[in-house]
Amino acid sequence: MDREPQRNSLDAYWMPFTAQRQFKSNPRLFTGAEGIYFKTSDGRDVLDGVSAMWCSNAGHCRPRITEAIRQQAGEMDYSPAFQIGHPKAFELANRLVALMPGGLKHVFYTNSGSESVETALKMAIAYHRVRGEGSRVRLIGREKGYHGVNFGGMSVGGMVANRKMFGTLVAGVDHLRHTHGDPGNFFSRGEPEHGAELADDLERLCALHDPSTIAAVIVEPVQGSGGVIVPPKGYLKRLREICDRHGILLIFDEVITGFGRLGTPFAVEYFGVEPDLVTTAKGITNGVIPMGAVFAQTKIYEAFLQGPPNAIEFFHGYTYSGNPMACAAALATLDTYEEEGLLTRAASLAKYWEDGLHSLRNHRNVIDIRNIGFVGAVELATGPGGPTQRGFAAYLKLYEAGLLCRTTGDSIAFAPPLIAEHKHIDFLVDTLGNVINSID
Ligand code: PXG
Repeated sequence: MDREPQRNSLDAYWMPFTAQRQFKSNPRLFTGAEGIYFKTSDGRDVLDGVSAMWCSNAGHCRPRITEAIRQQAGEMDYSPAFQIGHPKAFELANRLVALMPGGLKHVFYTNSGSESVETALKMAIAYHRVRGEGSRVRLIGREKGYHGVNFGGMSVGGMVANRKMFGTLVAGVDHLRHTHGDPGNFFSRGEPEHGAELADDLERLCALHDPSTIAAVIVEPVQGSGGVIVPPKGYLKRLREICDRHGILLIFDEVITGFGRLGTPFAVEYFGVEPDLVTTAKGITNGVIPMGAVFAQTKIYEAFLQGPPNAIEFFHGYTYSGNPMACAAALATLDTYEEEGLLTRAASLAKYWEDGLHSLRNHRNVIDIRNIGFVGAVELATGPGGPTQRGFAAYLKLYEAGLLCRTTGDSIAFAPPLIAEHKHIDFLVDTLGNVINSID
């Protein structure tokens, strides 16, 4: 069989969540990264305003992490995940649960946020079943939520574009209303005042479906991909209370909020609300090696430990669950976070960050600014070209101006590495302000 001669083409790579034709006609390539900057293929520095994809919390190419991976690759590259362990997987689990308050004292390893979500949803349904409540099979998500792209996460997720192409999705899913858009909350600093009662939407779904059919509710404590939607004061507590009243498990998806984004190791601590399961990924390895973890309450873990001791209790897991390279990267990441105080550093940056972002309030087309911890978004009015056009124009102009952001719709989101200093925030705010004012 003849093979085509190799061409230096961009076509073979079908890129995720990317406009192939637009991108390939004018590609943007990163070829290096260090600290808080990327290097582009044409030799420019781009300040990483969003921790790459909300994951490089300690910045890039951190020596401890690089070295740990190098060493692990030479010592034991891979070992089986089922029925055999290796010491670092246990060590890491202990380190992780020590960071999590309350009774979330067990972790199950995955390779991504999407897999963490699937794992947590399966745990929730199976948990009820092993306790003799097998009728609890429904899953409740929230509008504008993002829980990854696999079938369970897509189904409980609430982003239309991510759902509409993919058939009927998982059956038995319903959604709470989102908390975005109350004009009384525009330009809130931190948690908005209005909307705790939106949690009562869960009562409506309980009345509709009967609580005895509902397994779990999953929410992001702060909606990230949806455009940094901060929960109204008291909302999450109220959700917890309603779940408790009806025997429904509460899952926090902390794929973005985990590992220091809000100034506490996890949002669980920030909001003082303890869920039954917590999904994580991204910052667990500083984004360097794919990994995720689901934290489970002891009551959930122990509920599975029934039947003969030689029987597998939870028929679930991945070839790469807890793989040694990821564990080595995660341990070195936690060392870096701890040595540099990064899991709480956002708390000391939060006020400066908030003041900087809100200084853009009177810029062109700005209709809302939202922030909490070291994450925030500036929302622009939808332009004449329709939704997303103005947002994406800002993305491209910011990139040219040396600043990486993420856009959802017409919201421009930021979550810089937790090592950022005031001068980086100043650059971000100045550059953003200039770009916003330059867009029609
Ligand atoms: N849950 C949440 C809350 C997430 O933010 C996932 C699950 C899925 O994780 P994986 O590792 O499977 O991608 C995410 C991912 C963006 C953006 O800029 C956000 C994510 C991923 C890529 C881009 O909005 N979040």
